[in-house]
Formats: sequence, structure tokens, C-alpha cells
Amino acid sequence: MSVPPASVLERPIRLVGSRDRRLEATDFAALERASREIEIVCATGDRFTARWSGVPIPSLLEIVAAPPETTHLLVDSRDGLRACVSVEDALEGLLAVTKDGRPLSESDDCATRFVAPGIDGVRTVKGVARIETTTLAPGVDPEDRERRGPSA
Ligand SMILES: Nc1nc2c(c(=O)[nH]1)N[C@H]1C(S)=C(S)[C@@H](COP(=O)(O)O)O[C@H]1N2
Ligand SMILES: [Mo]
Repeated sequence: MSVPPASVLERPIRLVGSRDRRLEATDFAALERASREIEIVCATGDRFTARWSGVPIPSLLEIVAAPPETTHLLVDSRDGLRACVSVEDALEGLLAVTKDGRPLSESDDCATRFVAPGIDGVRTVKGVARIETTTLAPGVDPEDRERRGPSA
């Protein structure tokens, strides 16, 4: 399966860890892809399974040297949604650019999506703008760090 690199990232993605980086389309195109089957479950009860492919989250964390004490990732969309996902879940995830072999830009109306097994549908952020590592103290509710978008 191949996706023309130019069409993959329409806009750069900001990555924040120990370092701060802008991931441009050419950087993204150079990263190794992986694919995996992930079931997405919405709070409404809707669920569907798809085969997603994209860049594994650990590769992105490497680029910004995620601090070892990282407990969660904050994943922001371009439309104001913010998900706070445990790093254990996120490490199994992808910054996806295809679903069932087709570019997301054809099926969804955005080119990228954060997906990981076992996270709620609302946290599969479409149109990823930024991913930041964070360390939550024990007892802090990750949901307090989230923002709901216009439609979620
Ligand atoms: N940027 C963004 N991503 C989003 C949402 C949203 O409103 N904005 N909705 C979320 C919710 S609540 C669900 S259930 C899934 C829906 O994904 P689907 O359109 O592929 O069914 O996307 C998630 N990702
Ligand atoms: Mo949802």
C-alpha cells in the first residue's frame, strides 16, 4: 500500500517532549510505517474495527526524547479536541494516515488520526495538530486535562 507522501500531512504536527519539534510532511514520509487492527468504541455504543496504518507513537516520542517520567500524552486536534491518554495505551498506538488501506483524507475529512487499542472513541483524535508528553501526579484525573471539541 502506498500513499503519495505529499498528500499525507497537509500541515505540520507539533511534537513536545524534552524537545519541541515540528513534524513536516517530508519528515513524516521518512518515518517507518506500521499497521494494526484496532476496534473503536464510541460512548454511544457504536463500534467498528478497522486496519489502520501510520507511524507508531513510540517513533514520535523518540523524536522529542519523551522524558522517562511521562505518564500521559495530550493529543490535540485542529478543531479543539484534546485527549489525555495513558502512555501505556499510547505506546501501542499509531498516528494513522490510512484506514483499511485507503488514505484517511478520502474517507474521513482529515488526513491523520491518533488511534490506539483500548481507548474510548472520543480519544481517537482526528486531524492531529499536536502531541505533548506530560507527567500527572498520582490522584490527578486525566479527564481534567481534556477538552471536548465542537462535536464530541
Ligand atoms: N478532531 C476530532 N476527532 C474526533 C471527534 C471530534 O469531534 N473531533 N469525535 C470523536 C468521537 S466521539 C468518536 S466516537 C470518533 C468517531 O469516529 P468515526 O467518525 O470514524 O466514526 O472520532 C473521535 N475523534
Ligand atoms: Mo464518540
